[in-house]
Amino acid sequence: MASKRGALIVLEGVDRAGKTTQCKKLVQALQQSGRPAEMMRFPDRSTTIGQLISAYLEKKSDLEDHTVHLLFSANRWELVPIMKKKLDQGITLVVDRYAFSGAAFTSAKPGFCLDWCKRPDVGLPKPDLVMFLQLNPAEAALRGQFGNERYETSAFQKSVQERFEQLMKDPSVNWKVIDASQNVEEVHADIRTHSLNAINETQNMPLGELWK
Ligand code: Z5A
Repeated sequence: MASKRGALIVLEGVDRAGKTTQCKKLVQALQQSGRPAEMMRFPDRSTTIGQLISAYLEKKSDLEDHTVHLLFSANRWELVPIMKKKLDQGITLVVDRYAFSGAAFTSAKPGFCLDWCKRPDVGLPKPDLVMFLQLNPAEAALRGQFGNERYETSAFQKSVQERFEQLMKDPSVNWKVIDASQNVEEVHADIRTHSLNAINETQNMPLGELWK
């Protein structure tokens, strides 16, 4: 019998929902229970493409909106060979933002439709589980002010939230909504339960292709 593959688990959510905190905790919990797991994040600012994106987000450079959208997607595609290799080796990948952020953020800009925004990411490795950390703006505000990066304004984040809600209507993706207003341990418990289920359910199934 072929060896079991790792699961591809994605955390999405609005600004300050706790994605990074929870990705780290999940990887630690999986590793402590003897399950190989690693964290990834998008954008991955360490690559040449990622550095272009990082300068754009930090407002050190300007890029045309279609161009930066395609760079975000290229940043995912360039890591697909590594992702597939790790999943084949039985390593579960816990990913902080993925193609859903790509589609939600660009389609929140004037003149972009969700369908166009999804296209460049069609065929990416399909997550076995996508958890959306739900947090309303008032609760997010209690966690501190917006940072200084591009997109960190309340009006834009509201549009992004609406686009995520549209994306979550797609039944071809295994979405779970997590109440991110709970304390860190309660959120982690929910995320761990969904993740263990996904790992067990998908370990003998082939990896899917996103939005295909
Ligand atoms: N973007 C895009 O346009 N296109 C794409 O394709 C992709 C991304 C992939 C990348 O930002 C930006 O790029 C992002 C989307 C866009 N723009 N925005 N906005 P990033 O990934 O570098 O950073 P971020 O995702 O925006 O980080 P974040 O949203 O600010 O944070 P978070 O990861 O969700 O939360 P956190 O860092 O874990 O926690 C935030 C604070 O809350 C921190 O002080 C924690 O201690 C606290 N926290 C966390 N959990 C709790 C609970 N449960 N209770 C109380 N306090 C908590």
